Amino acid sequence: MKILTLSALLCAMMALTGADEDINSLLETDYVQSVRSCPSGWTAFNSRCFLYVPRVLNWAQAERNCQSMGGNLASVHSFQEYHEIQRMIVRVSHYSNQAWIGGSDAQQEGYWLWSDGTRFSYSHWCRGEPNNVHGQHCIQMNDSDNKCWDDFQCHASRPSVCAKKR
Ligand SMILES: [Ca+2]
Repeated sequence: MKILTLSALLCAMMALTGADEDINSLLETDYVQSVRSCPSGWTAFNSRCFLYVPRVLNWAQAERNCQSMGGNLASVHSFQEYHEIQRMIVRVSHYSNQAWIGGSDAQQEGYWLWSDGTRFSYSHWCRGEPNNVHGQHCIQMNDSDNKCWDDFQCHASRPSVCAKKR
């Protein structure tokens, strides 16, 4: 009786182990898919998800808002990336709005840093910018007719663009 019970138990364990492997591979697939897709409302581009936040905030509030969703204000690393962000704003707001992105030289004038810690290598400054008029330390995109970058007063209220890794 004991042997029967033991073998039945072993069979059950083996069956369970097999089932676990199936479940694990299913879970892994779901996990990989969830890593690769973006949350609802976010736009996927390259390895990141982007979100346009129409509510106007100052730069620090906008950065904190992005952090509350697991991201930062968007860093921009190529013209293609900048163009994708611009297209997203037009798609969502039907207008090419000025908006905060994550660049700032508030720590030291002229030392531009991205709030997500990535290297500041690409830029799309408007002609004559950054000009630091009366102390401008935060980057607004889509400025002027050329839809380029301007350093602006960080306390100004603007929509913003968040980004986070997929
Ligand atoms: Ca400026």
